[in-house]
Amino acid sequence: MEINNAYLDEVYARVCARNAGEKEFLQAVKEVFTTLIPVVEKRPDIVESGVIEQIVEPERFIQFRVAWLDDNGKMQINRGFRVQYNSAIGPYKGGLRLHPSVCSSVIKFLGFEQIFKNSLTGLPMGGGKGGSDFDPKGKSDAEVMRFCQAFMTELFKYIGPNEDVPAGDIGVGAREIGYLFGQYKRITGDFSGVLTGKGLTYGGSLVRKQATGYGLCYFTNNMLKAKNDSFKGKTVVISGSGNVAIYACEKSTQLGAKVVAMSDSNGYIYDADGIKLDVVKAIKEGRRGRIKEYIDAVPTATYTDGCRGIWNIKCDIALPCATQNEIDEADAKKLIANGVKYVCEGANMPSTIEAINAFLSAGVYFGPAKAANAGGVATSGLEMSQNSIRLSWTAEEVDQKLEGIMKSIYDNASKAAKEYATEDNLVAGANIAGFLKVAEAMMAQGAL
Ligand code: NDP
Ligand code: 2IT
Repeated sequence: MEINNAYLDEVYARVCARNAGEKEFLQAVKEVFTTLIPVVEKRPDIVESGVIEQIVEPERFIQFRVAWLDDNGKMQINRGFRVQYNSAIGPYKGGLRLHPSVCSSVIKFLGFEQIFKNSLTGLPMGGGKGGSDFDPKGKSDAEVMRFCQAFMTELFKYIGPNEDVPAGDIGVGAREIGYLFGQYKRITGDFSGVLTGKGLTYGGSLVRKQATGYGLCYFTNNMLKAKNDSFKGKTVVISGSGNVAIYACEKSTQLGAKVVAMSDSNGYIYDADGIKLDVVKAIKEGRRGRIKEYIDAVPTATYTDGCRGIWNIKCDIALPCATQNEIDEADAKKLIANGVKYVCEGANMPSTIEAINAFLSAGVYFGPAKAANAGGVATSGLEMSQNSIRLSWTAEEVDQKLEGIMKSIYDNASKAAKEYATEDNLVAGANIAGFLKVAEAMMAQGAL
């Protein structure tokens, strides 16, 4: 009995047998199932419909070879993936990740999470995810371009503005989206909103770049307000220094907090005076450098090797914005011992199940990824809307809509938490609110 519910345990056992060894994927399913116990108890129609058995099985899983020529003219082979997980409420939607750790387990966990996240945004988007084990680090622009072209030469067969709309994730930003979009258009002759996160000169949306980090802070702000609290004067630790981390740092600072630490996969920087984000942007967005270069520009800051050490730093608010399982139980206990009050997830599944349980039982107010980082995909949804009506909204319009969406995600997660679990359990609230909408849509469409 892993889930503590006979029906969910039986389904989970089948998922384990069918996806043996896929630990990230099984972790994501287990986390969702654990919170669905009250739903299964209250809604026999959902159990009878078989929706839960269906929702864990992707509608389609595509794997393909990506062969590209490096700068020495040597053939390189990578593996490409796209999971089209669930289309009950809209076309498949979700990012592409380029990182050596990408494998079917990682793609499936991300695609599974995306179903519920996209549902929470209130926009008509199904769940999908993709990527490759290609490592963009140390590659030239030309190599990245040839890889992206080779990747799209296969992927184009499966995507389209009304079918499946990929976007960025780890290792995929505006540069990669540009190369992917160019190749899609070249092959199909179709100029359409088939990807989001596009450059502003060819159909991109203002504020998409900032959206995940800003959205995370808007979500955190709703959590703070619920406790009659605010960002003002708070000490914040943010892991990662990529797209999500940078704009989480920008917005936290604008809202009155002091961000004292950021990291990359090699180590972390600590700046007691508050991170100077222009320095981080110059290193990361400007020259694709390493976070340790920060101390060359800010000698009063320190750099420490090893990224996990960042959780030893005392803070009021922790925003993990790097990658999955970056906070384990021991890290969670360190944060708790140092008095952390709020943990809000910018990355996908950054906390292990044990870490989440430690936060919840210590009374730390915890914002789960599916809800807290949904601002990125929500703004992708807004980019799709703008592409459909062939108009662009101003930054103020997009930002206002984003803030409104993050508030409604918080309200819905918090309402479902109250109704089905305990008031502050946003993990259960987000999973349940996201799940119910998709389940209703599947049942209405004749899912048996
Ligand atoms: P980026 O590629 O821009 O940045 C990733 C950051 O995380 C880098 O600082 C990177 O360090 C660090 N990182 C990546 N992998 C590891 C690892 N295995 N161990 C330690 N550090 C690591 O990606 P994003 O900022 O876009 O994504 C960060 C997280 O946010 C991911 O979990 C992603 O799924 C999630 N997310 C992203 C959204 C988006 O719109 N971009 C939307 C919602 C969620 P290094 O440079 O050393 O690799
Ligand atoms: O994990 C995510 O939600 C993303 N990487 C963004 C997906 C998107 O389609 O914008």
